[in-house]
Amino acid sequence: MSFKDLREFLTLLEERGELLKTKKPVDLKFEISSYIRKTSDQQGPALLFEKVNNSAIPVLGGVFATRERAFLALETSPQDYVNKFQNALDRLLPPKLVSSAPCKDVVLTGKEVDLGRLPIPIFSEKDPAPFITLGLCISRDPKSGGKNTSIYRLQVKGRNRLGIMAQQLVRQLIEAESIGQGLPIAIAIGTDPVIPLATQWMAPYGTDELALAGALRGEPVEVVKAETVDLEVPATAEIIIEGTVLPNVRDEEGPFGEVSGYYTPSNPKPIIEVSAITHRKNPIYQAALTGMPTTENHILKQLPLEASFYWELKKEFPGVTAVHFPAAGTVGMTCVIAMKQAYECEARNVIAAMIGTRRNKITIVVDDDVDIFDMEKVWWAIATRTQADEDIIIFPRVVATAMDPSVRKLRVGSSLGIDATKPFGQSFPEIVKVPGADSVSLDDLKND
Ligand SMILES: Cc1cc2nc3c(=O)[nH]c(=O)nc-3n(C[C@H](O)[C@H](O)[C@H](O)COP(=O)(O)O)c2cc1C
Ligand SMILES: [Mn+2]
Repeated sequence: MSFKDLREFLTLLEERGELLKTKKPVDLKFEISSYIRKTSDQQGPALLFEKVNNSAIPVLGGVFATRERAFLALETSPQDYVNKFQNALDRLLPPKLVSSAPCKDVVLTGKEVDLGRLPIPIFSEKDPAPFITLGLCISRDPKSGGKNTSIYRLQVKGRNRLGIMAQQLVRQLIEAESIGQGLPIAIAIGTDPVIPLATQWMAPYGTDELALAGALRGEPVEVVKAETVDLEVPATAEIIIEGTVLPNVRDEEGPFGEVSGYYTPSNPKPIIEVSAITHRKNPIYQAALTGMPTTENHILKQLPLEASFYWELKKEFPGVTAVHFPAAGTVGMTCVIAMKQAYECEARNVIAAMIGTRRNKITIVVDDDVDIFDMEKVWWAIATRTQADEDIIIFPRVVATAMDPSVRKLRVGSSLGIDATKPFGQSFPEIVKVPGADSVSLDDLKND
């Protein structure tokens, strides 16, 4: 059964002890982000700050700070999430239009529009302003009509102005600018938790991520017409911001503490002029921390990316059994792959395929007996199954991810492959095992 809205998901988290509600007054500047940082580092609960200084609206953070909560959101398990994504892709479910919606309980337009009413935190030391970090940005290609929904950070630049740092949306904006127009945009904050996860799919340009969300939920996402732009927005979202990305306007955005764990410098980016804010009665503002791994930014990216690469690799290399983008690799700079090689050197072909994708910098391939979600075990495999002279591949001068601060020349880097599989077809020492260790629990020893 799918979650109707964020609130239903919070109820589940609370029942499971995965939500900490607090009445301690907190500041928007650094204090909320400090606590999200803490719970992220401790794999702690999601946090609902009910009393935020200078705001009537509570702030939620850290919802996706653990993989377990992302699995709960997707109603899936570590064993099944890759299948869940693949099945959903096979039967995309477009959103369903409804005529009235809770996200319209309160409608603010014109002079009433003021981003200062929303409790938008300042996260990291060098961030110059508050940033909306979990805003689902909905827009449409002005020529093809193809829709896009994605998470792009938004820097508050005034009562009704936001800077935006965006990928596919910028392609749409360039299309709009070519016909002398701006790009209408709607930003949904605080939705059913499947939607933010669906936006992280590496969807081809023109794919509607809300249709993937529908398929993942097993029920279409209900949408309602926005007030001031010709777009449809998730009906049960807590808050909607509507506006237009202005044509041919760019203004400094950033610096910002990024998913790489470093600040990215400021540079000119598009600007949104906000035309309406609508929200539910007693809305909840949802924030997400980005920065040094692990944060919810990493977790949100991780599951869809792992599922995408799993199925891509599987087409060519059926022996692949698991794919992991560890948070320590910023989710996009290190990929660990488990496989059963069918041929000698096949792991090297997998490394070559990964170098070809531009989405990754370091590829580690291990045998299928290694738990790749435990980096201790991955390091053990590298230590005991790799010889540097034969098993390391360095591929010079390829496109680097934009987030890599170690490149000597912007966007040009090198790629590293580590083949940590056992020598193919040869005998290798047996792994030490303690019979029964997998089936006992320390609880068995408690005397009561
Ligand atoms: C919390 C969070 C914040 C993100 N912020 C940005 C951002 O500011 N700019 C950006 O281009 N991508 C950002 N991303 C990554 C994109 O949402 C992601 O790559 C998405 O799949 C891109 O969708 P698109 O291909 O439709 O542009 C963020 C992801 C998360 C989870
Ligand atoms: Mn997209």
